[in-house]
Amino acid sequence: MKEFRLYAITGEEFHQGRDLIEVMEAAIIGGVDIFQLRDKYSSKKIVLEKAKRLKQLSEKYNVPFIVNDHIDIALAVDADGIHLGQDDLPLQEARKIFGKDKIIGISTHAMSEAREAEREGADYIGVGPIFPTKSKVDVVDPVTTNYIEEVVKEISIPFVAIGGIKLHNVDRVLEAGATRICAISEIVGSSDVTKTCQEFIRKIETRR
Ligand code: TZP
Ligand code: MG
Repeated sequence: MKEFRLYAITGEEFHQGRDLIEVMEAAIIGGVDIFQLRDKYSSKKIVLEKAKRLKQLSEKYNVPFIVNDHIDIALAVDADGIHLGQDDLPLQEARKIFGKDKIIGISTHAMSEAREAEREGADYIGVGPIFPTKSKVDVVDPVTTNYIEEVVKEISIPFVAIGGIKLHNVDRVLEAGATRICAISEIVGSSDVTKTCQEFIRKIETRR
């Protein structure tokens, strides 16, 4: 997959009434180079409508678009990828349906899960939650930056650090060896989404 640095995920509870596309476009302008539609509450029909609009945004800026959970919606809108958790469709089955050229990302919370995802051909893994977060309902305990250090030593596929990452603590994440950052609330909840993303990019680049 194409290299990336800053991964934004939608979280409309943080958008402060702003339109989904407006928020994600501001993030892309600020330097987000991959983004995901994550909507745990809406009907499939509504998620599909959002996915269609975000796919257009993805084409406008040539930034990969990932759909969380729904492989059927990802296929319907020809998204660039899907993101799956440990309780979703297993990676090997998803690969059969989705094809070898599409991006499949897997959430991991422990080395055993990271190794399995790599072995089974994930394109990238999520590594987290690094810090406590309120953005995920069924969240596990924070894995801390120790998990990043272990992943850096052993895993060869790209990984993205996620969970409670803010401008004020991202340096600790980068110091532990992460080179790609993912955030929901700090990005989409920002009153200046573009500026927040620019600041993340600046911090990532100084550490790389
Ligand atoms: N997976 C692990 S933590 C998390 C997800 C989806 C939520 C991240 O949200 P935030 O607001 O950046 O802590
Ligand atoms: Mg899921």
